[in-house]
Amino acid sequence: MAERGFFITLEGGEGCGKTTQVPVVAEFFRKRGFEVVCTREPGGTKLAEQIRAVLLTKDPDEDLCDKSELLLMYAARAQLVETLIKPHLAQGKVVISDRFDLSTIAYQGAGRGIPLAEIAALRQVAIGDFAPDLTLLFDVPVATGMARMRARGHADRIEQAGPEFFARIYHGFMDYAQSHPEQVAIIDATGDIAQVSALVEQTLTQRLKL
Ligand code: Z5A
Repeated sequence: MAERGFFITLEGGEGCGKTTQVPVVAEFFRKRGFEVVCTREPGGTKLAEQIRAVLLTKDPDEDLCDKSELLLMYAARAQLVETLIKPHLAQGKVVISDRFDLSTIAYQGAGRGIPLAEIAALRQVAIGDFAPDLTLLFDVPVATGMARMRARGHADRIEQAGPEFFARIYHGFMDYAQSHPEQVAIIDATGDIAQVSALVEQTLTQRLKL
């Protein structure tokens, strides 16, 4: 077993299909003999899931302000990293997370307009230099993703924002990916589910040399 396992994150805008591909990533590693733990953000532990409920449920009486949203994302992330991700990695397991820190850069940074330097300062407090070994960024045009989410039928508090918000998020993801090509692999997620799965397996094989 490896001394430290791999930490893999899946990222992208609304309806990009990343959650659908989590089992494909898990199976890739299991076939190669790894134990796999799947989690998600915000959430993934009992307490972090409670924070998720505050973040994603719209309160009819009180809006969650942008700074509170950001702080709660990092509270949930600190809890997840310390109590779940790091201990499993230390046992040589692979941890796969449906969203992680790149979502904060895209949603709270590009989307809400919070300066990236402020986000970086909070990240340092919450998780220090801890980062994924590889991030798969699922790339679909905003309109395609939103049509998939409409077809699915329900929207949480953050998903209720308008198309300009999601356009800013899209550019936030892509700008980061283009400036961090070693960390982030962009997956063309416009094909059908089987086509995207094939690209996921191809990318993992090329990037991780397993
Ligand atoms: N958020 C944030 O603001 N800041 C942060 O730091 C973090 C998160 C970590 C979490 O919501 C929200 O928190 C999210 C970002 C914010 N909100 N927004 N808006 P979530 O966890 O409930 O949901 P999500 O991550 O946004 O999306 P999801 O529901 O998991 O969807 P997805 O991963 O993008 O896609 P999917 O579930 O795999 O697929 C969506 C639909 O499309 C579904 O019906 C599929 O069957 C279909 N699908 C999937 N792939 C395909 C292909 N290839 N073709 C056609 N149809 C497909």
